[in-house]
Amino acid sequence: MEIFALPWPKELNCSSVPDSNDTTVCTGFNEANETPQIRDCDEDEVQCDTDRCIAKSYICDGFQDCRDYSDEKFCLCGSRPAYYPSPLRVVNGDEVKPGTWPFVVELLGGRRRVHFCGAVIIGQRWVMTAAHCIGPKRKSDGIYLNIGGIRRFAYSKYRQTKRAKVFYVHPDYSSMTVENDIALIETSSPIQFNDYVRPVCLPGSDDETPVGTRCYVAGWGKTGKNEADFSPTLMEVSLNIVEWRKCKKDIDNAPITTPFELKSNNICAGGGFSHDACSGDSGGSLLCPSDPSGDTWKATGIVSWGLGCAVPNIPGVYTQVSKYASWIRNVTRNGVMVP
Ligand SMILES: [Ca+2]
Repeated sequence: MEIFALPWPKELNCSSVPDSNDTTVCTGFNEANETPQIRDCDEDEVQCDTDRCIAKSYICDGFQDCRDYSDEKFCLCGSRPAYYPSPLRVVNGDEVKPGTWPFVVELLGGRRRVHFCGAVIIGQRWVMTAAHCIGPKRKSDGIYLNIGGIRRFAYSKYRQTKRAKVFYVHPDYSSMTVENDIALIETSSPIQFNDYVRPVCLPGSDDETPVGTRCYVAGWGKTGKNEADFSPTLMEVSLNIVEWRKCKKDIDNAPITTPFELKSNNICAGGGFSHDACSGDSGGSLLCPSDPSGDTWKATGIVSWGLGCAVPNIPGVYTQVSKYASWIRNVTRNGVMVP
């Protein structure tokens, strides 16, 4: 019987194996149990999580492919070498210090280079944003990326300004339903990584960020629904991941109706507090811990839509990035790999 190295099928009726009269110990039972239940990894693969083989090219490619994070742990993405917890709290919201979120990017457009969306660095030539930030604009002329700058109108020695070269809007994005709200931007020249500018990690396709995980959104969005201007400085809010069904119920029962519907490729966060992602934060990332120590971060979601700003008990809706892992790999031709 070809049962070795495979999990013993529970439904197997031992009495049908002629070699053994014992109904609990079939022929090959012990051998099957002693054999490690993982195949040997191929030459171009490595083992992780004790039970899976991943391609060697998946090491340090920016995607979290192992549950224990061993494939990205010692690489560049998601870490914050210049971050230190501040003993001082800002009274009105949490102003971000340089180095706290070295992945966060601001998109600027028009002759006066005005802020219109957030984005996140995922590779040396790549940033990720929401498709609705790009919309029908297929030409990247006049779109700039502010990288490493925290205060929008101040000088920063960490700032790098890059031009957008090519837009890649998800082919199934719909502006009517805001489904598949994800886009990638290739920059005209490579981004220089340092302690204040570096890529975020990306969730692999079977990565799930558990409900209740404490995540962050950082952006220059409006800090209240009536404020006309975008925030002059990068702000952060912490939000917990909300269960999908609860989120759907909350949105369906909301006092405000929405033209959009929560889809299976969405993930929800926030809702319980007065803080929320808001207009102008669109395209920015929902940043969640990548490993249990919380030292590294991944872009679990992309700010997609919500019902107003900080409507009590209504979570915000994000594009679930893990669902697009293979699309990102294809578009960037594995260019999210960091040196
Ligand atoms: Ca990886």
